[in-house]
Amino acid sequence: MTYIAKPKLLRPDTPKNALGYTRRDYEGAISTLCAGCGHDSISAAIVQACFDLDIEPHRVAKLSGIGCSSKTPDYFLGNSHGFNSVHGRMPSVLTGAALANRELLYLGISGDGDSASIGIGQFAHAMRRGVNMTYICENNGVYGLTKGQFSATSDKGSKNKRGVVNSDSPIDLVALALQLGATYVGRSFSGDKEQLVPLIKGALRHRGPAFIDILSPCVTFNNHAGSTKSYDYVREHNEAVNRIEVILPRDPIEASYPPGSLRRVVQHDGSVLHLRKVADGYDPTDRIGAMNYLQERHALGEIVTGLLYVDSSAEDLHRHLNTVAKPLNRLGDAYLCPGSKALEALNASLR
Ligand SMILES: Cc1ncc(C[n+]2csc(CCOP(=O)(O)OP(=O)(O)O)c2C)c(N)n1
Ligand code: SF4
Ligand SMILES: [Mg+2]
Repeated sequence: MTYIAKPKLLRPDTPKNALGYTRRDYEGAISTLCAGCGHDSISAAIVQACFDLDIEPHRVAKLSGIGCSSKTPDYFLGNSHGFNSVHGRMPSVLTGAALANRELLYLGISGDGDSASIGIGQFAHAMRRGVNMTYICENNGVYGLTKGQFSATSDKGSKNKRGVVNSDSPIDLVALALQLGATYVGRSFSGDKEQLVPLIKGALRHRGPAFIDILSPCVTFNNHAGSTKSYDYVREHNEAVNRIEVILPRDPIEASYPPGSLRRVVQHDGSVLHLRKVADGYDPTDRIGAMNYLQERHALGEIVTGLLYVDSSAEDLHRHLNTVAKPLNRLGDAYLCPGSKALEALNASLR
């Protein structure tokens, strides 16, 4: 993989966050993706979200599978922990890392091929187990890295670049995530930074499995007429149910809204999600309602975006398994190896 360092020179008036970091401190190497690839806009949104939230880069672990999308962690958070795993295996590697050290923020980056084809079993189990993570699928409807084959999220009837029609039904990862127990579920578009950045911020502050499906056009293999994942198609069919704003406990509340147009959801860490309603009657705390709404709108050809579901009282895998609070590498020999007497007692209890 090409690795080109970015210039370090900055203007003296470059904005800094509360930690004194500039956006450059959250960036990575210069991208080697095709110019105009949606994935690069998602990297920029992640940089912005981490900068805005004053996240210490060394507290983030970014993990990915294989694909153009899975290459992107090289292009952001260059000062964070990173692991580029095997195709479709990011969720299990992330689960292991998260169990070993709960003090880091886990960011899983995947593609529609990586998550909905080879990795669908891993995706399903990470969601249902409640792994505390932000899982992003950069969804372009093709295997970009291997030259544009249809992926499992390609819509039935959509055409590839050569005009071949896809005859298979699509997998909707958002519908699956809702069914399997994800507790923060959103969908967005790489070309809508205003919607995407706060959606990622809300996910990073969420406890439990947060999943965001991001339509991210592949300009080289899937941006033509007949594709349902092109820039034009997504712009024309994008129907947002709400607009989200993340208010941190330290932030002053400045905006005022007409009664009934705003919904406040308080997350476990005190951050508040302000959801401005766009679709009438949409309730982001009603999981079954969200599932039905998505199906109905998909049948009408709409791409529903926004924060689709949130359960702010969710628990995560650590709570379910009652794990120790300390990272395993800080536990020490005496804790990890309590001696032969303890082992004998354990064996006896199992006989
Ligand atoms: C086990 C294994 N099978 C197949 C491949 C070939 N392969 C590499 S990337 C990829 C698909 C990537 O598609 P996606 O996850 O949608 O990422 P994109 O490139 O579209 O961002 C495939 C099939 C591989 N690397 N490893
Ligand atoms: S092939 Fe497609 S997905 Fe891969 S970098 Fe190019 S535009 Fe992006
Ligand atoms: Mg893809």
